[in-house]
Amino acid sequence: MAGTASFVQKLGNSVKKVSDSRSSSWWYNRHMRAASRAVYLRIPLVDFVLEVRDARIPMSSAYWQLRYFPSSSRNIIVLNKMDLASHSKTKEWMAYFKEQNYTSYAVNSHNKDSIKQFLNFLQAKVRDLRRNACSSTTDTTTVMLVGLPNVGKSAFANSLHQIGRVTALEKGKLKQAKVSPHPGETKDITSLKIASHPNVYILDTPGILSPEIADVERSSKLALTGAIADSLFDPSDLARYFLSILNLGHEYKKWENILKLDTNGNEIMNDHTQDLVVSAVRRALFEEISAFKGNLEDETDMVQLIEAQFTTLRKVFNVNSDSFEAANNIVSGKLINLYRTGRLGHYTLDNL
Ligand SMILES: Nc1nc2c(ncn2[C@@H]2O[C@H](COP(=O)(O)OP(=O)(O)O)[C@@H](O)[C@H]2O)c(=O)[nH]1
Ligand SMILES: [Mg+2]
Repeated sequence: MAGTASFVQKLGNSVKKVSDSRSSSWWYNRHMRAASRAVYLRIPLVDFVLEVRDARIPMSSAYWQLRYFPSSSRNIIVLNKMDLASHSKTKEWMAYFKEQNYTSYAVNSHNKDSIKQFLNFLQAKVRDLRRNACSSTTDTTTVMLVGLPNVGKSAFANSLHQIGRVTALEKGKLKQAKVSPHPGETKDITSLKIASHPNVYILDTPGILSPEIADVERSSKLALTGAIADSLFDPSDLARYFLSILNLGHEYKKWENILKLDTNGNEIMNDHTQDLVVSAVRRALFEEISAFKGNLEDETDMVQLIEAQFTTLRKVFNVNSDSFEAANNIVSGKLINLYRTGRLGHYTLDNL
């Protein structure tokens, strides 16, 4: 897309450099190779493979190892973090997957009802499988979660375990997959029970990136959504890429109400957010875009707007630092954190 191209290129190139050189032990170390192999070997052995993807990037977050297996009705694409993606685009993606003969299901791992619905859907699949199975020797169904780092596999596994029909004793306090905002936290395969009679176990696995990522656009999207460790690139490159997406999208238009005044000329705080920093950030971004007269399809103009937004955000976040670069990095970290927690709107980065 014009207007974002140079930001995509810059971020994507730094990701690519790390991946190509393999200089980073974070990217693909010995432990990951072993984990990757362990996951790969289990894929044909389990009853269901749930491929967890990030709903914001339904295509870019596809799990590369599955390419080596024929597609099957036992594979289900789970679009997690649906709360962060555009609702209408998630629907379009699901229709697309259906057309391609894939089963997909969108979830929010932090939402109890969403998990309950998914459990019902999965139980029905398990019943079908057992009905059709020639031998009914095993009374245990295994479901394995696979996917890139940070798509929410562990959060999803924990929620299924907590909400699934299992006794209090079985919801053992020690059994909890570790959830973290940083990619690469799950190191081993963990099994959690999610249903009884018949028993269903879910296997949470470490997320592993493909050893090399060639496509810069895909790299940038993975970086922005958090699948690649932030320490591998410049935070302000991430923030500039995000701002270029925000400036070209429609989400910010929903913030117009923040600017409205009541009959006495006072600002009406009616954007339903308790968080004053979030309101202030939305207001600042909205005002900068609205006042901008340039053409956002033009890269030079886009850069100009983004730099103006950085200047305003330094004030909003109250960042004073000796160096301009350090200040921008702090602003970037804060902005990206707001984006990743859904407080700056819903964005689906992959287009059909
Ligand atoms: N907004 C939102 N955040 C989620 C969701 N699922 C997971 N997360 C967050 O995403 C981050 C990564 O989750 P984690 O389960 O550790 O990912 P994993 O590396 O795939 O196991 C954590 O900060 C989670 O709280 C979701 O459905 N919605
Ligand atoms: Mg994990």
